[in-house]
Amino acid sequence: MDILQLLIIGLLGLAVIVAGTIFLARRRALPPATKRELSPQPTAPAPEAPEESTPAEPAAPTPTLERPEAPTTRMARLRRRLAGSNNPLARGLLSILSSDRLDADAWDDFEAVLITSDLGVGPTQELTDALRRELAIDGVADQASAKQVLRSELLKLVDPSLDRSLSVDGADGKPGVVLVVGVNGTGKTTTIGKLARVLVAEDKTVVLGVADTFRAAAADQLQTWGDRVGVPTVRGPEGGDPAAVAYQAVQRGLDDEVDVVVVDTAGRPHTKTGLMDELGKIKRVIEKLAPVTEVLLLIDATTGQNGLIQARVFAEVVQITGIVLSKLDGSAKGGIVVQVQRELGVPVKLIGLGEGVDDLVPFEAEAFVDALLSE
Ligand SMILES: Nc1nc2c(ncn2[C@@H]2O[C@H](COP(=O)(O)OP(=O)(O)O)[C@@H](O)[C@H]2O)c(=O)[nH]1
Ligand SMILES: [Mg+2]
Repeated sequence: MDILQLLIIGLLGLAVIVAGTIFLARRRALPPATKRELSPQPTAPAPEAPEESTPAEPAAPTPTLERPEAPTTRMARLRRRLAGSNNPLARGLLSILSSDRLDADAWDDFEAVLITSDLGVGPTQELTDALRRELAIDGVADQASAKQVLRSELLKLVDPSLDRSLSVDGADGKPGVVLVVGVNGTGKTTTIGKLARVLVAEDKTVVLGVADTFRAAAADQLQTWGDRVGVPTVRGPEGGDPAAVAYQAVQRGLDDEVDVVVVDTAGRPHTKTGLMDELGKIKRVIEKLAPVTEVLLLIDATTGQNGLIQARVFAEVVQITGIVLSKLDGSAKGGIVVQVQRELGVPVKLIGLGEGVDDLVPFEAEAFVDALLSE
């Protein structure tokens, strides 16, 4: 074999690699949620793109305004996702109703379930004490009334009296500003995307800002969400100053006279001082233009106690006004709702129930408890 032959074989190999790379890159360039978006919604069909858009066209050039599904559909889903058969916390709660003898062992098992669901030691004790007191009177002979007792004791813990509305209204002709913070991977960008849809559906005008300048992919991810509902995304150069982008986003909101500006931040695990500097600066800089009306902290429900530790750190750095608990779908840790509210003194305002576009639900104490107790 001479050098020429080797060279030809080498070139052929190179050509195959290049072609493969191009093929993969093109596949990746497809919008990630296309499949989900095209799947029909069972009860609340969203207005879709007109028929003439050919299916062969992978990316629609103009964004179609999408509408999120009806709240009733969401509540049905909440029940489905949290109900007994799908959720260990719910199963544990219901188990106390179905045990025929409430002896010390049954109560111990019950407590153990509550603690592993991250309800926290204090609330677990309170709930168990209250139930033992109340159920001792009637016993569990009447399951329906025992369930009523459980429901009302759970409700007390979750606290229906808290104001869980989002402060998205600005004053003096300025937009409301929502700052979204939390550790990386908790679901900030996804939540902002879902929230933008909800706001648009409420006929609000929105600007998104990417103060997560660490990776270009972060900006692309948010922009994809924004594009789908016709919302502009303000982004800066990769590695640029996050506070500068936040400022520009709010400036754009003021210029365009929009209702709400939502600012995404980076949550990379850094030192507390680093975090404090960055988030503090973002907030200060924004407030040169308009007050921040809502600071939402993302907590990933599946991380349990870790999530709580993170929450404490963030709460020391910025004043949190609301909690978003993501990934409650399939998490056994629903009890964290109670614990995090107590620790931070801040209500859970939204919950994430999946990766779908409409899987963000306003948190309502009654609906949550009922979902947990549904079979
Ligand atoms: N199952 C589930 N996944 C979620 C939920 N919210 C976000 N995710 C996923 O969590 C991952 C990280 O989300 P991302 O928004 O990028 O987090 P960020 O780093 O905080 O911006 C993504 O794969 C999301 O699809 C949720 O409520 N349920
Ligand atoms: Mg992100």
